[in-house]
Amino acid sequence: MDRNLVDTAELADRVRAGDRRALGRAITLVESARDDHRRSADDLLSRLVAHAGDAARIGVSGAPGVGKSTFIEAFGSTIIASGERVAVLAVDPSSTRTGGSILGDKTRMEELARSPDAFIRPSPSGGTLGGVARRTREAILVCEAAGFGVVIVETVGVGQSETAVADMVDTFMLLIAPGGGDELQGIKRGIVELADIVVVNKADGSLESVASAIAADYASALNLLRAAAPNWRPRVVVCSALEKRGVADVWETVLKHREALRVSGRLRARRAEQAQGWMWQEVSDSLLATLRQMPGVAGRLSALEADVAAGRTTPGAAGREILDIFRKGHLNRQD
Ligand SMILES: Nc1nc2c(ncn2[C@@H]2O[C@H](COP(=O)(O)OP(=O)(O)O)[C@@H](O)[C@H]2O)c(=O)[nH]1
Ligand SMILES: [Mg+2]
Repeated sequence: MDRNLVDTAELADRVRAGDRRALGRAITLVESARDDHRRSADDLLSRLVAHAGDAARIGVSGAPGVGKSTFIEAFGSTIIASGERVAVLAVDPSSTRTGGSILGDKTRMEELARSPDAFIRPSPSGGTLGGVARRTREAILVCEAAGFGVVIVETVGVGQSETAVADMVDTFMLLIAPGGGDELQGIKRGIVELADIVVVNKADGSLESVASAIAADYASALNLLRAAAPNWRPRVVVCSALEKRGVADVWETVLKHREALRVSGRLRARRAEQAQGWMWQEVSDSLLATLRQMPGVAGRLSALEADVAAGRTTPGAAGREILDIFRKGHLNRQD
């Protein structure tokens, strides 16, 4: 993206026509931190948004090594065989490598990467979770406008990225696998409460019986949780991504989940809540950025943080002082 001026009208047309290079450029644009690119990206998105929203948005989460990439390779191929086009995006705020984390995983997604009906985008490296989440949400819109009927967002099981991804998809899937040492990790960490579908992978060879036992444990744990939607209780599906068995069952379960969401009106409601949440996220992110950039604020903030940590000031009083700084700074600017 070296040109300063992006012809967003032309780029939008080419994205909508399904031009893959244009799609790649459009996503690069929404990922850019440059101010002029940001303006072009906003303009591009405003042209595309009316043509977005039709895809099945699916999140795939799970600890490193459970087989997410192998699963997405098999799952994506199954979806394509059913006649849909699939885009795969990755969220990995911990990734510092240039090109992002799933680039290496492309070797596990060889078949999918070669398919003209698939588009695989590695996660951009660096940035805050908020920034990464916004870029991913916008990349979803771009892929939808380009006509992809399914958008898969892969995230590694680190910290808050799962919550962020659950907040941007219709169906959130948690992958687990036997042999990870701590089989009930997802339950302990509370991610299970976000999951619409739990997939127990690696149900093959000597691991097959262990996988069934884990699936039974999860099924009973999920029964204790409240229903995520009026007519949907999280399901557990067993598969082997490596041997491509059970993967079609996962796709069928996704379709059932979508149907349940649609019938109950939750699909529309979930998306509406997400869109409002993103708006407020934008507001709070940029207010915080503005606050931190105000002259003289940085030093005061770290002093207040230290005071709060040491118990010299209450969090409430320190918070009010920060807001006072913000209000005064804002008034001075308007003078
Ligand atoms: N036995 C078995 N191994 C699998 C399966 N799926 C993935 N693996 C292996 O698990 C390892 C990690 O897989 P990968 O897809 O990179 O996991 P990710 O880190 O979650 O993306 C690789 O060695 C895979 O070959 C499966 O269904 N069965
Ligand atoms: Mg992977």
